Amino acid sequence: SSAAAAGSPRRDFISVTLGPEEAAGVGGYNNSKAWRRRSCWRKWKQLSRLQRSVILFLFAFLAVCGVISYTSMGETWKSIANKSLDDQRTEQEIPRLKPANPAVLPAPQKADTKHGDYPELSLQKPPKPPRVRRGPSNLQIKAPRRDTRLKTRHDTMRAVEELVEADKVEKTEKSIISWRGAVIEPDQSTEPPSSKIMELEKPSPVEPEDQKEPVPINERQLAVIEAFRHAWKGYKDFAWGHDELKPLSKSYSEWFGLGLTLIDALDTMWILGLKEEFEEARKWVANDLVFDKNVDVNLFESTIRILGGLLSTYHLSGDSLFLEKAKDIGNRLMPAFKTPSKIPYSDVNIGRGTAHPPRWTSDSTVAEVTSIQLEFRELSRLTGDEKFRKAVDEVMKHVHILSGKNDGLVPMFINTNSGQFTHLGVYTLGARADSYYEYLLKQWIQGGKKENELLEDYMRAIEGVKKHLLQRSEPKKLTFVGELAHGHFSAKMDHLVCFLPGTLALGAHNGLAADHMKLAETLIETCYQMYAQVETGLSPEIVHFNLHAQKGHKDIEIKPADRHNLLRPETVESLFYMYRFTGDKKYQDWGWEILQNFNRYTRVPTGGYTSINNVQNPSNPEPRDKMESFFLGETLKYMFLLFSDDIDLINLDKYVFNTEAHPLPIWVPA
Ligand code: DMJ
Repeated sequence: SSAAAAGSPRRDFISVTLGPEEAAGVGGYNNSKAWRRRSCWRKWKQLSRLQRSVILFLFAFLAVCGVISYTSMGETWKSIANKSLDDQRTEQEIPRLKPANPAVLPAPQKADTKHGDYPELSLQKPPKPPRVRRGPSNLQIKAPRRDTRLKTRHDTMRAVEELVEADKVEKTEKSIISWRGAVIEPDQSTEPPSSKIMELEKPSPVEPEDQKEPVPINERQLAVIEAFRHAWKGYKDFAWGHDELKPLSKSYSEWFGLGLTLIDALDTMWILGLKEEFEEARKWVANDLVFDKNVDVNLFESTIRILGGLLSTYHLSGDSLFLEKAKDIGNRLMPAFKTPSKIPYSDVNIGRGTAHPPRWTSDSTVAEVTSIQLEFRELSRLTGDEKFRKAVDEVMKHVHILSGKNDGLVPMFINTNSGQFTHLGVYTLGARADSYYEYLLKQWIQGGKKENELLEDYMRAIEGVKKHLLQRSEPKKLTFVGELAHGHFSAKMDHLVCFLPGTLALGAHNGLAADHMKLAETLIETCYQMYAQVETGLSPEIVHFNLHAQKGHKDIEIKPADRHNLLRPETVESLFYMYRFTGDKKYQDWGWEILQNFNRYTRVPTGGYTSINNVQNPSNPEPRDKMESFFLGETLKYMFLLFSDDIDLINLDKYVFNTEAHPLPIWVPA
């Protein structure tokens, strides 16, 4: 049969021609491939050009539609697949601790920094979800050598990794474990940092070092861990959640009512690898730490201990709980800056949002208003909120141009109304001025060594120290830092001044004058002698040096009012820097002696350590019944780091310690 209508010269119709067999209705059914191909081709040839074009166009159109719908389906499927993977992860309890920030953070940038201006912190893009890591690059989990006998921090890490793996495989609903003890229950899992938090950067440039062999924990470090545990036992048993332990009366004292010792000790526990203790403390922070309290706190003390402690714990653990708490306290401290001069008041009521100077004066202490910058600047970098940084930079700019300095040395007080220094003419590197000098250098390091005014002020001040405050004692000719009062030199030196050798060494390590290192070496010897020349081997709070040789007299004289020891950290802090930068084992040995003497004279058998009233009486050092929070926050931490041979255990090219020994990241690598 034929359905064709032939004859027209214009073939704009469909013509189908059947072969003879079909036409005849014979030959049966032939469906061979060759036949079908031939027949199709014949039919195609019989079509008009227009018909072919229409068909080709249709095919092309269908093909394009097909590709488009395939792609969008792919996306849909991918997201469905990812979602179900995520769901699975949640079920399998993948660690929920947010990743730790990289040790070295991006430098704040400012296109055009005028000389004499502080560069703006360039706040970074809002964050992508952070990469999942368990600790800062230099503190990350590494597999220990199988044959390592000594217990290492990394044993703990590997054990925890294995636990996490097992957890995943078994799909259990157990707690999530991260290295260094952060066991986070599902209901405590931390929120991602606020959308304003900077994007976490590329892996730290030092990541390859993570592959290095782990450094075993040595006997002396174990002794520090033991000391910490003993101190912690006392705090836990008798002062849990309170500010300070009173180890003899088995009670506590309250200063701000904010669990000061616990917060100060958080990052020490992390560094010492005290997992259980850290977990327990974290739970207290999550459930019981409340800043909405009608209480007056000292701006400086709460910044360095609480804000600093929370920020460094956030960096080490990556747990955003600590950042949230840091933001909370940071905001609550801000009313302190509402003064006529913008020089902050000493005290803030963190519940009411009001601030005031001490009752008897409108002055603030110079060290206090100039040693809160590392913490507030870091808080701005993390939150993207510049108000914190602006407030503290304002203070530094103001002090930079203020008259009343003596060759870079500052007086001890500044008025919150006029913004002027008061009580002019007295210069010390001890109480009320000490950390001004420390923070000049450390802010400069934190900001990537770009803020020239800070460096200028620091260098000028050290020249001032050399010119006005250095003397040598008799008979041992120890170089010490005295005080200047209205032109008169006093051979008095606070133990607090012993931060200086460490700071000088840190400056020299960062490229400053080599003679700073020489001075650091002589001063640390003096600070050690402040221990070694005393009957208990522990330094008093203040010493007076003999400037003239007298028969039977040592270099050091101690007045009855000054012979207490508060378990302060400054000498071990400096020993730590000196050992890191020189590798000279004598510094470790000196620190070891000091630890043994703390154990001998300040350890309370039922738990805790105590300040003592008389370092000159080994048979009765007169315990004071108080363990300061900095003993756990600073003294034992610096001891542990001093005894370590692992320079990546808080690498000093990546972290800068605040004045309460809380490490904060340097914004750009050295
Ligand atoms: C700490 O709070 C800090 O180190 C501060 O800078 C000085 N006083 C104590 C420790 O001595």
